[in-house]
Amino acid sequence: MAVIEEISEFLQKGRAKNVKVLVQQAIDENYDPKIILNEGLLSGMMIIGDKFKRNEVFVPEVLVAARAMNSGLEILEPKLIEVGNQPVGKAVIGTVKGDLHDIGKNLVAMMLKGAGLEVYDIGVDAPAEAFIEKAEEVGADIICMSALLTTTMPSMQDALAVMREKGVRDKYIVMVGGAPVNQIFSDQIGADYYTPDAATAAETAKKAIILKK
Ligand code: B1M
Repeated sequence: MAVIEEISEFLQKGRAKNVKVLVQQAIDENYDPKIILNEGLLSGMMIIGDKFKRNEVFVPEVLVAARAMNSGLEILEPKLIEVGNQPVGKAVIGTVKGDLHDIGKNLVAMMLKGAGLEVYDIGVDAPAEAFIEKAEEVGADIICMSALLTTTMPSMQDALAVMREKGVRDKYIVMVGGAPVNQIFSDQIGADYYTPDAATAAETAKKAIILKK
């Protein structure tokens, strides 16, 4: 079996150590990092996601698969990011309150780093105040919020409301994303940008910061 298929297979079984070794092997065999990501890691995660939807696997299996995904991403990170010389700006990123999904957020963080941004990751289940406090502390240019659940999308709206209350809304560019989020929702809550994937998020953040400066 080719190494890329093996990555997908072992990820589905939640075998983090094997995934790490295989991702390293694929790198050593000069596979394109995007192929390793999309056809190995993400394809395995999507299969698990579909099985989860059909009740063929349950939360514990999805959780170990997600851990294996994050282990693979750690190994792949230096290959995915090629940081330029000039720092472009500072980004605060997190998954919003009530939401524990972090794979997409981690990918966006990686791509932002790759686009030359200094990234402050406040983790998952992050309340509105945490985004604002970190942004104020580090002098961020952009706040990036991720949500994977329809039930946590309103936390993005809450965060924007708190920013307005504190009078800091216009200090920051606000970008939202995650599988259930779309342009209509982003417009409704008054975010500056919605982006559908990590690569677009990084490209858009970079352009938006340059435009604002
Ligand atoms: Co959850 N889960 N989960 N889960 N989980 C989903 C999201 C779900 C769609 C599964 C399903 O039913 N088909 C469903 C949500 C339904 C809905 O609300 N519409 C769901 C559910 C229901 C739940 C629980 C409620 C299940 C339960 O307990 N009964 C529970 C909620 C826990 C909580 O958060 N409070 C739960 C728990 C979990 C685990 C903990 C087991 C695990 C997460 C582990 C982890 O992240 N460390 C998990 C996982 C792994 C998934 C699936 C299978 C995979 C998500 C993922 O990582 N995808 C997911 C099903 C699926 O998506 N097929 C599912 C890969 C990732 C790269 O994609 O995050 O979309 P994504 O990121 C993309 C883009 O969206 C974008 O860039 C990335 C790619 O380039 N993006 C941004 C993301 N953030 C962005 C921010 C940006 C811009 C772009 O700008 C700021």
